[in-house]
Amino acid sequence: MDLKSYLAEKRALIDEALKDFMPEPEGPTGELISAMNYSLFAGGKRLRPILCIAGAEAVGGEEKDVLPIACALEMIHTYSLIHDDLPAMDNDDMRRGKPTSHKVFGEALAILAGDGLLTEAFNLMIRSDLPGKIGTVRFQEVITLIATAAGYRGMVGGQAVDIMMEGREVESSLVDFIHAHKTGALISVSVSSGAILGGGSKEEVATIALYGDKLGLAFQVSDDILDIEGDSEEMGKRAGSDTQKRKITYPSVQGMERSKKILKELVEAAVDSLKQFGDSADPLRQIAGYIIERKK
Ligand code: GRG
Repeated sequence: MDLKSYLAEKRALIDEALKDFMPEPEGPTGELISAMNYSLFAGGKRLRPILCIAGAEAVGGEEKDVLPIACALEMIHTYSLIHDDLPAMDNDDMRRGKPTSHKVFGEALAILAGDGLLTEAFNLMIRSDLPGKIGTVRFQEVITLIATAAGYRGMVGGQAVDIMMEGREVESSLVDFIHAHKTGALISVSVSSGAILGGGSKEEVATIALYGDKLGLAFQVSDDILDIEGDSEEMGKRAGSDTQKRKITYPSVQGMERSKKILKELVEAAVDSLKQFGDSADPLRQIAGYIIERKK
């Protein structure tokens, strides 16, 4: 399979579905909806929804089985980026190649756009026809996993520790904690929820969750490396901001050379965990490889 066309095809599908799910900016909340749509359609890679689809396909499912969940994951991710860019957090001016939400809409509306996307993501999942298709037990399992990964036990918790630890000396185990929670949790649940929705057995889902954990951590390590070696224009956001804010990153704790070695090992371990799967898991294998090469 050709990864580039796979990613382009899935990305177009997700963009289309997101457009159908999102309301038009009209009525008294028109400006808020515009702010939600501005960030959602600012040109993200759609990695999390693509992983959700690829997770389903690995176990024999299809993209139509997961589309509402895949789109909800992108909405949760976009909310986290809007809030992460706020002056109270990372205070960034550029995201996805465009001025950040608070730069365009003001701080209050940016906060509310994030809130709106997060809550609408759950609305979208609950409103879907998935309970009827996969049964309420599996459906509840997926919603619980996503809420856990997005909330204080996952992404929000990792972000809190990340912010509290800025500029401090930390053990390398705490770097793993921050990365696995702040970034890894949502990436991991994207792929494992896809496997559950695609009808995977308990064993298959557990294997895919293991892949997701390795990949999620690898993604953040690669992000740390890109912050130093990447090109701002290509990434659509300012490079060097981690160093400037004295963030806890892999290169700052492990050094650049070792961080690259760890990234390679994590990606190899992710691919290795998929041994029981045949060709159906090729997209997952190739996406893991892409994490090493990505430039944005
Ligand atoms: C504010 C609750 C809350 C959480 C924020 C995800 C996150 C936690 C912060 C983002 C900080 C950051 C840039 C982390 C690096 C990893 C990451 C999530 C990068 C952005 O994801 P991509 O590369 O972005 O998938 P696109 O724009 O392609 O969707």
